[in-house]
Amino acid sequence: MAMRWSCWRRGCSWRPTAVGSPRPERPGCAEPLGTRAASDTRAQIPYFSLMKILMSASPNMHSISQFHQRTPAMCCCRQTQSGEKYSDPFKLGWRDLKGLYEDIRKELHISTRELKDMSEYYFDGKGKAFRPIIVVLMARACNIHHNNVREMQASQRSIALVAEMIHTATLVHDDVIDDASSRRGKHTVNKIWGEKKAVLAGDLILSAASVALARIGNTAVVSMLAQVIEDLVRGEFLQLGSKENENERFAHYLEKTFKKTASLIANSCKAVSVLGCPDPVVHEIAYQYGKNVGIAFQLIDDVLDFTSCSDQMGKPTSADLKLGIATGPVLFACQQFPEMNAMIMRRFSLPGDVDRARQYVLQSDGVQQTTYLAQQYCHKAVREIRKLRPSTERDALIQLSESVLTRDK
Ligand code: GRG
Repeated sequence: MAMRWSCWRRGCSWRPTAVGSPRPERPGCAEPLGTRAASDTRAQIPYFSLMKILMSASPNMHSISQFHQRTPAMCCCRQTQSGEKYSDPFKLGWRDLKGLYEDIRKELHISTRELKDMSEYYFDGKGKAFRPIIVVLMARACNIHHNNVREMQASQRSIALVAEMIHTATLVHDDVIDDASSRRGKHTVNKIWGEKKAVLAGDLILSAASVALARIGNTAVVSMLAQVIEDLVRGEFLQLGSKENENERFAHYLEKTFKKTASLIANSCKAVSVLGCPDPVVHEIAYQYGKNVGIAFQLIDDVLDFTSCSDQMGKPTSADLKLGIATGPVLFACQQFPEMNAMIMRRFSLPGDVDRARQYVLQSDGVQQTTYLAQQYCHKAVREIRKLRPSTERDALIQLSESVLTRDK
């Protein structure tokens, strides 16, 4: 596990390419991209107006110039403010998560062999356990902030289990919706047992998560996680639609990103803060940290769909394009290559669309700009978590947000 986590720590700090810097050639076009971008200011202006839109979508974001100044400092940071020895967030978090998958399997309580095999299929330790790690680190950071008690409550650990169970249920359902064949380097549940049974297995995991959540006995926490389930469904639903207007398209993309991915992380972080500390200011810090890291996590996921290989990801890449989905790298690339608009609108459905769109993305700044946007969300997350009293766990959360940017799977 620790080995896998360490592969996230690849030094990397993307920035949008400077005006006039050399670029590769456009697909099917002799004119090099650099010529076009340098001579045609229209190729640059949309980026800045786009950033304005993105900033207004996240009103708490600082100005772009501030990020330019702060980026190198944050990404090179290896010192902890708590004064304690540098700690690997995964190792630190995992101390509270020993037996996580055994405990989840106990929550499933299934007597029927086939349903048991299907429901337990992904609780095999092959996922990154990103959500449980964040949750236990946040729980301890809040407890220390509140009364200098490092110990985690049993109810807080239960949130880590519930978060991983909800996440897993969504993976099972998502693979049915996408008709996916592989995940985490193995066949999907739908591929092995068929769609109908896969839907039921996802439902079963979700219901077991709900029972475990109810057992905690805190209605505020129950409604936070219920909101997550609503957001997940609405996020997935948003993904089924597309917007014609470019500005609306970005707002739509960020809303979907929050609902599909960040809401679970934000609300799980908030839930453990509520269980550990009565101060609403701390609850908001926990929520904002989770929300911003969650959005960054999904933005990088969208980048990896273009830059990583299938072996690394354990699932096919360019999957979003094949499903007709335009993510950050495509939307940014479209600023440079407006001819991509038509492809986005027809959801890359004509023969050759997927390959051409992929080429446009790789030869544009789409990947860098999406990564840069993810950096900005991580900066915001770090600013939030720094408001808590210094602790090893708080520093690990800072480290974790940086790892989101450099992960390669
Ligand atoms: C409420 C059960 C339920 C379903 C709601 C299908 C659906 C509707 C929502 C899909 C949400 C979804 C799958 C979002 C993707 C989030 C994401 C980035 C997944 C990958 O997470 P990793 O990289 O995966 O942490 P591992 O394999 O490491 O656990």
